[in-house]
Amino acid sequence: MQLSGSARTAEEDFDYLFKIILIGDSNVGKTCVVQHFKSGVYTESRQNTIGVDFTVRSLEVDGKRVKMQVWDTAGQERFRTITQSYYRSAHAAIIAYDLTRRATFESVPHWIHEIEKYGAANLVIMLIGNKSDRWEERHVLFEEACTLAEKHGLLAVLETSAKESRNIDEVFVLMAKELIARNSLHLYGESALNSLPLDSSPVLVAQRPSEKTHCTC
Ligand SMILES: Nc1nc2c(ncn2[C@@H]2O[C@H](COP(=O)(O)OP(=O)(O)OP(=O)(O)O)[C@@H](O)[C@H]2O)c(=O)[nH]1
Ligand SMILES: [Mg+2]
Repeated sequence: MQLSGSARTAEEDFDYLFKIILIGDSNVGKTCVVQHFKSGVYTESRQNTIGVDFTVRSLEVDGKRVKMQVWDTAGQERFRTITQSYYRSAHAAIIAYDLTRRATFESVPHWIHEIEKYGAANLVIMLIGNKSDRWEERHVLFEEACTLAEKHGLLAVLETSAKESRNIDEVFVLMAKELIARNSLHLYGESALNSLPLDSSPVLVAQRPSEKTHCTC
């Protein structure tokens, strides 16, 4: 199908283009998070990602049209060489863990190390604890994630649920706002982006019934 002139304009016009890489152990729910961000839909049974998948969605943030390119990487070790090759061009990284599986949280410092090793300097990093709908089975306290985020100077921690639509858009909007704030050039201003200093305080967002959902430290 051919797009009309106005539809093509709406699709292609944007003020900012940001490349976000999503990393973390296998089966933490990265693909479900990205699919939910893209389509608002959660699909229970998924295949492990092979290599890297690409998704794009446009957002309107503070009156600006922002195109978010999300690179959903495979968590499985055997794809590590392929996924590492995508780090360099990313403006930001989202590291995901499964809050019901402690080992996936204990891997987070490893993922931060990978980003520091293979990514651009001053990459914005956010941490998400996924599967917050299973909060009764949680094996990672939100406070522990906050401590880790502060220790490593990460932008934020959010607990998400792709299954119950919690905090998914918030992750990407928060990231877009931070990248806009750091980036004074429009469109492909990648060099300016990576030269700006990291000076944000972390924003910490938990998700659990009857729990305060916003705290800042
Ligand atoms: N309860 C619950 N299950 C989820 C959630 N997100 C994902 N899952 C389930 O977790 C499993 C793994 O999800 P994926 O999105 O494939 O995990 P992944 O991190 O992309 O895994 P790799 O591609 O191997 O790196 C699937 O069975 C999903 O249905 C969530 O928010 N809540
Ligand atoms: Mg996947």
